[in-house]
Amino acid sequence: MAGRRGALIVLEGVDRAGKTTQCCKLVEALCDAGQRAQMLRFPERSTEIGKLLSSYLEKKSEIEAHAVHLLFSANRWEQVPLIKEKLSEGVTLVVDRYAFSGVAYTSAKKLQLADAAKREGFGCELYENQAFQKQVLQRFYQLMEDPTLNWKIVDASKSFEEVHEEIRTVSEATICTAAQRPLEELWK
Ligand code: ADP
Ligand code: 2DT
Repeated sequence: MAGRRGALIVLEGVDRAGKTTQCCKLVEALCDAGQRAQMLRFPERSTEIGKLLSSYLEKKSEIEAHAVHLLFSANRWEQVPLIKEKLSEGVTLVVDRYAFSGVAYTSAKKLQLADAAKREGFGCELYENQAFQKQVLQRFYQLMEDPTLNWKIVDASKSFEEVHEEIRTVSEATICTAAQRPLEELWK
């Protein structure tokens, strides 16, 4: 009999929601409990495409909006063989952003163009300003209306431990469910 496959667990949210912190804590907790789990992040800045994206996000270079959207997408596609290999080996992948960020940030950007004059920039990276983040959040809420997606909303304003417990409980249930189901495409 084939071994149990791993689950793909994606944490999405606005900047500084606590995604990176919680991905690390979840991987650590799963590994401590004897499960095989690894973390991935998008953009993955170490690849050639990732370096272009990193420079763009750090405002060191400009890239046309459609082109940068496709680079973010390509940056995910270049990791897909690895993702499939790990999942089929039974490794659960905890992913810091995925294609939902791709949609939410690009579509929020269209809105942002109309609002550009009102915006203030207080962060180091390109998208780190409050007006833009509000638009991104709206986009995430719209994506959550898709009933084919297995979203779970977590209140990121709670303490580190409370957020972690909530994510861990949901993830453990998801790992069990995923083990019974064949690998499908993430999202169409
Ligand atoms: P993200 O990956 O979503 O951008 P981070 O995990 O990098 O967010 O966290 C951003 C900042 O918020 C960090 O300084 C982190 O220590 C802090 N932080 C994360 N989760 C919480 C929480 N539940 N309560 C208070 N501060 C938090
Ligand atoms: P962090 O590394 O701090 O998460 O910032 N982004 C991400 C997009 O615009 N499109 C995408 O497809 C993805 C995955 C979100 C990364 C920034 O890049 C944005 C914030």
